[in-house]
Amino acid sequence: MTNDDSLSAESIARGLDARLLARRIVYHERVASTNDIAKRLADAGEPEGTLVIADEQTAGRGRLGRAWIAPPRSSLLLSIILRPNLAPHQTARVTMSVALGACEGIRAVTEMDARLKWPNDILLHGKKCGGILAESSTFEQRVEYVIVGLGVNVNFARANVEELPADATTLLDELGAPVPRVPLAQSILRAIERYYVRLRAGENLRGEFATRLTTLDQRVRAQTAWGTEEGIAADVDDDGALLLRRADGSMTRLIAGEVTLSMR
Ligand code: BT5
Repeated sequence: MTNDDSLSAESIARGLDARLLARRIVYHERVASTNDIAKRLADAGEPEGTLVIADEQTAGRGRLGRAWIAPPRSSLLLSIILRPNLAPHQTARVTMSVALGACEGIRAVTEMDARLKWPNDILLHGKKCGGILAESSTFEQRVEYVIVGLGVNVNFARANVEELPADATTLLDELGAPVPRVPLAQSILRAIERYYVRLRAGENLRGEFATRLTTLDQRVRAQTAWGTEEGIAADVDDDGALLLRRADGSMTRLIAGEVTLSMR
C-alpha cells in the first residue's frame, strides 16, 4: 500500500482545491460516530462544508438505529456539514447529491460502475459497498443543517468480517486490488461538490438519481413504521421519495428515512 493510504487533514486537503466542501477538515483516528462530531460542530455554528473524517468508529450508525461496521483504517468514514436552503420535506435531495457524487467518485478512481439502491445504498455488482446517513436539524420550517454521513468499504475483505451481511462487499473484493483512500476521498468529495452546487442553484437531480437506481421497475417489499407495503418501484419524485405501484394499481409514496426495502 502506498503512503497515500494514511488519512490526515493535510493529506486530504493537498491538491483538493476545495471551494465549498472540505474547506475545513477535522480528522480523528477514532470516534464514536463522525455524524455525532459533525452535529456537535454544526450546533456550535460551524459553517457549511466542514468535513469530519475518521479511521475508526466505535459506534458507527446506519438508519433506524442500525450499526455500521468497518474495520479500523480500512474504509472511508466521513460526515459533511451542509446548510442547504431547503424545506424539511426536501432533505432527501441532499442524500441524492451525495449518493450521485459517491458513485461518480468511485467510478473515477476504480472504473467500476457504482449504482444505487433506494434510498441510500451504494452498490457494486449488486452488493452494498457503502451507505449514506443524513441527519438534519430544522428551524421554523427550514433546514438549518444536514449532516450527511458516508461510509464506503474500501480495503478489507468482506469474508474477514463476520458481522457483515452476505450482500455486503468492498472495493478491494470487487476490484481485486487495494484502492488508496486519499485519492478516493478526494475524488468523491469533488464529485459531491459538483452535484451539491447544482442542487443549491435549484437544479433537480431526480433524473440522474433515477438513472443510477437499480431499484426501479423491481418488485420490492417495504417495511414502514405502519406495516409492510409490496409492489413495483415505479419512480422517484423530486424529493427522493419512492413511488410504489401496489398490486391493485394504486400508488403509495415512501419517504426514505422511514423505510427498509428488500428487492425480490
Ligand atoms: C446505511 O444505513 O447504510 C448508512 C450508513 C452510514 C455510515 C456512515 S459512516 C460515517 C457516518 N458516521 C456514522 O455513524 N454513520 C455514517 P442503513 O441503510 O440503515 O444500513 C445499515 C445496514 O447495513 C446494517 O443493518 C447492516 O445490515 C448493513 N451494514 C452494516 N455495515 C455495513 C458495511 N460496512 N457494508 C455493507 N453493509 C453494512
